[in-house]
Amino acid sequence: MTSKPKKLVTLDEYIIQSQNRFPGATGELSQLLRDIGLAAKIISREVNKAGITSLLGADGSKNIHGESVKKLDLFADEQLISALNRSLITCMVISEENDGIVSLNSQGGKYIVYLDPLDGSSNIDVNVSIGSIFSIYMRQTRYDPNPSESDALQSGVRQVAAGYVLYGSSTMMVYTTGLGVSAFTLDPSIGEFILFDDDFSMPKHGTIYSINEGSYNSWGEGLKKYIKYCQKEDPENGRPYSARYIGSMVADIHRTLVKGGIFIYPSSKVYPKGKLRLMYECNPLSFIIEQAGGMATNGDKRIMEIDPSAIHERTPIYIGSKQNVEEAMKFISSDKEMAVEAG
Ligand code: P6P
Repeated sequence: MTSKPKKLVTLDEYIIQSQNRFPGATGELSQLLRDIGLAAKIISREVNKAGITSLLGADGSKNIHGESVKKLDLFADEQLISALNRSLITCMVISEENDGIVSLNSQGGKYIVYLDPLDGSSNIDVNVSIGSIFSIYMRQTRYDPNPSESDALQSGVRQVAAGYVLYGSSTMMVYTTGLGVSAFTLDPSIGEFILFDDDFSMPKHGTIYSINEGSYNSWGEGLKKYIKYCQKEDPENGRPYSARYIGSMVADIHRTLVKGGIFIYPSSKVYPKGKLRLMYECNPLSFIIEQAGGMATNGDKRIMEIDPSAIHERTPIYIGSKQNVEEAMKFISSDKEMAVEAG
């Protein structure tokens, strides 16, 4: 169920219309969202011609997590940070591509922005969809000239806005400011993001489960039982679920938002705390999914209620349609209960 707009509305027009609904609004958050939109258009242009430019392939450097950095990652990081720097309303950026906080020109800026500049970048060379993710907070120490990491360690419920840009068969921008989910598609012929849904709601239940089954042997028993439950043949309805896994979180989450179902990245032997980043992958995508009527948990608590202790911390995540996530939690929690009983 979605609400399709009746006439062509650009991202900039929509942001201004939305701001006008709040007479006290200063326009700064609107400006921040427009900055991200501009950077997204520039990144989209490079992503869509990466195959014929020198931006493909690793540049030899590695990010703080030891992962080889593709040149497009750096390009996306630079574009987003420079766009945010120009409007002097963001005091600092935390990005997957930078070890610590990146202080911007405006130390007094009231916003903090987390970025995954190009999530799924390992898929660049095989032309699979990738995405940029952003998460926006209001800084707590308003007048401290030197914003610090502790200012950025806020739980996801304090996000003032969050969203992603998906560079796929078309480039889409999806964001929320806490009043529903708005979705836009880039029309490259005019260089504008055009509104295509201004109140996106996701299916309450879906028949797609999305997880990297290559890690099956390192899952807990409850998760193994849940995935076997999804794979069970039903004599009347045949196979009730399908498995889909792209390996690019923005693409997997966007499909989940549109078609319903569940995406899971659990803790494992390789990633005891999960692989995905709380602050610039899980929190922003959970904000979107919750605003569309879905649910996101780490297996114990709501993702957005996790109190972060580090800007790059990881978390397990079970996210998607409410009924699918609740169904999975029944298996996970029963496994935990059995583990407790077994002592
Ligand atoms: P795996 C991409 O590298 C990423 O950070 C997410 O976009 C994606 O969901 C996940 O890692 C894929 O990880 O271990 O399944 O390859």
